[in-house]
Amino acid sequence: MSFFGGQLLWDDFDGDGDQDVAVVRYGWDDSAPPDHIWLQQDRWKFRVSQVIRGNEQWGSDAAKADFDQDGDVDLFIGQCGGDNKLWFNDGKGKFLENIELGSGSHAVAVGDVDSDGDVDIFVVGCAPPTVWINGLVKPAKDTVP
Ligand SMILES: [Ca+2]
Ligand SMILES: [Ca+2]
Ligand SMILES: [Ca+2]
Ligand SMILES: [Ca+2]
Repeated sequence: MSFFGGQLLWDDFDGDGDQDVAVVRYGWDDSAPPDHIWLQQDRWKFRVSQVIRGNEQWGSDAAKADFDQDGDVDLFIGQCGGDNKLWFNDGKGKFLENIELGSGSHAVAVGDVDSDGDVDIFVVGCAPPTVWINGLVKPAKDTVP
């Protein structure tokens, strides 16, 4: 197995009050395990919730935030040898939908770069450094109360 590890992220991905973990791996062949989500069942007992399909290799770094501001924790997974993907949580710890945001990353960081209230993404690595400004949610001033 060719598996360097990549990133581990703790959070309550399924919204049941306990901490779960996302495992993003960085490998160079098909024998390495894919990225997946471990959900905590009983105290400190975990089960694999979901293999994150489409992130088959080269997950170099990851970050978590509620990117679409719907109340659950989403995942951004950067891949050195593939497309970076923003995965949306269905609220139960499943990540079935994604959008591609460039490719070729080694490290990712998140924060509100443009100070409009939503979380943006900064990527550096194999490709030129890129800032992805979050346009998924409208600025607060545009929302109807
Ligand atoms: Ca949980
Ligand atoms: Ca969300
Ligand atoms: Ca969601
Ligand atoms: Ca922002």
